[in-house]
Amino acid sequence: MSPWPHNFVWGAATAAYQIEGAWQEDGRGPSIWDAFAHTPGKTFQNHTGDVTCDHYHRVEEDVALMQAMGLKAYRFSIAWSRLLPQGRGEVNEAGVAFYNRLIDCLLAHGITPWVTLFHWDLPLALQLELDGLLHPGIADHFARYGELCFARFGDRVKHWITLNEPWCSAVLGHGLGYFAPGRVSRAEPYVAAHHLLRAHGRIVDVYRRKFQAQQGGVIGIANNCDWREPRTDTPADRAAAERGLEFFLGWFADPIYRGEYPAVMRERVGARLPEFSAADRALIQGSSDFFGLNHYTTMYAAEPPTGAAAGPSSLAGNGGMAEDQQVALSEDPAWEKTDMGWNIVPAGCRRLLQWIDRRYGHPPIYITENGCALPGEEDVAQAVQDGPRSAYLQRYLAAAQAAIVEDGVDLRGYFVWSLLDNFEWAYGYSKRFGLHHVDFATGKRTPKASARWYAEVIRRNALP
Ligand code: PNW
Repeated sequence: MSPWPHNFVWGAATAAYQIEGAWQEDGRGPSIWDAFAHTPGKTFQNHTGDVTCDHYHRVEEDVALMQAMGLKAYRFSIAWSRLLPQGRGEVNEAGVAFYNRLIDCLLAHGITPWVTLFHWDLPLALQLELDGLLHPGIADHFARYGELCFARFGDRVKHWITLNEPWCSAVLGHGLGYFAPGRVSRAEPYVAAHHLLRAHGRIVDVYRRKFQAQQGGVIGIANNCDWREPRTDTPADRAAAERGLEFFLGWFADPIYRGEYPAVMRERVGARLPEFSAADRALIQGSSDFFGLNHYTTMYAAEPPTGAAAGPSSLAGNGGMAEDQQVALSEDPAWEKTDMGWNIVPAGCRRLLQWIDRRYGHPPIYITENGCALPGEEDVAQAVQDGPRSAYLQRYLAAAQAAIVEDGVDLRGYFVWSLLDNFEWAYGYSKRFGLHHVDFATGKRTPKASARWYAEVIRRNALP
């Protein structure tokens, strides 16, 4: 008998800016990622998402790839500025038509759409006019955009994710400047995060008040978190690891599941950490029907030696603002790494699932992203022999399975990142996560061995 629940959701994920291309077609407005990628020096070799996988013109072909794998669910995001080119105001019906085509095609092939409303591509107009995520009023714009999506697509879409990885928008977009809008600050990440949480609360409120009863869907958020393994078993290192997790995932999940930021953040961030009004708290607390988790890697965490500041050791390892948390991150040299330099530590996935299960009261969890980039995959002949990708997925899924079977975690689904090689943000096309190779000169898709491997997992509802 398969240890996986019979209705386990086997999926794959993408995001609009990373795959659609057609950046100026059919009335699409610009987003902050268009502006950022078009600013020299911001992405690898100034790569942009102007064309990328050209998914906009290849919907039927891409759904056929999903069908060939037997995918149960497909997670994609809507480009806000395709529906509302100015971020607000007039609706671009051609944008609505594009997502209708995609959704109808998925349903015609028995694939359940899981729709992310915001995967980082804020309409540029809202950045220029309001300073984007730094303006308290942004939450209302999110809610109106969300309402438009529910009204137009909610008759067929029953699984909604409000925000993808607000940690990245806050830390990478407003703290370190690696992502759009490229701001560098010690205060702004907390402000951006705060308004994203408020936006999430308002979107969910609109859905629950006006749509959920008659449409019968569910809504949640997808947060990212790496595992923090205590470097040693000392109380100080265990506390440092816990603190690291609270600054990373607790920052976003505590307000939703417990109604407040973690106490350790309140102590250490002080006045830079905004307070929730009673009205905001009421909307945010309890505002998720499921726990979406994007998980890729693990770092050791330790109490830094007295007097020394804990420095971020890598982009991936910097879970929250380093100066505020004072957690020294390190790696085991024996750990294998992906092409992102991210450590392959499947046990960390199981421990993180346990941590979430315990801290947030046994919520239904979906792993909304997990996967790996591998080197040398520009070459299609090498890319199709991606044994290490199947091995990565197999090991992480085995860890997830142990969390279900042995730890009683309520894990209900898993989405591979990603269906296709695509525009990997600041890394441009230099990092490939796809189950399918994409030749970016011609747009040709080629299934990698991992696509067939995953198809077999889905068919048997079991790991090999
Ligand atoms: C996630 N980090 O991004 C995103 O949701 C995807 O769009 C992306 O392609 C995928 O993971 C692979 O990177 C992340 O620095 C980017 O910790 C950076 C980090 C984490 C996730």
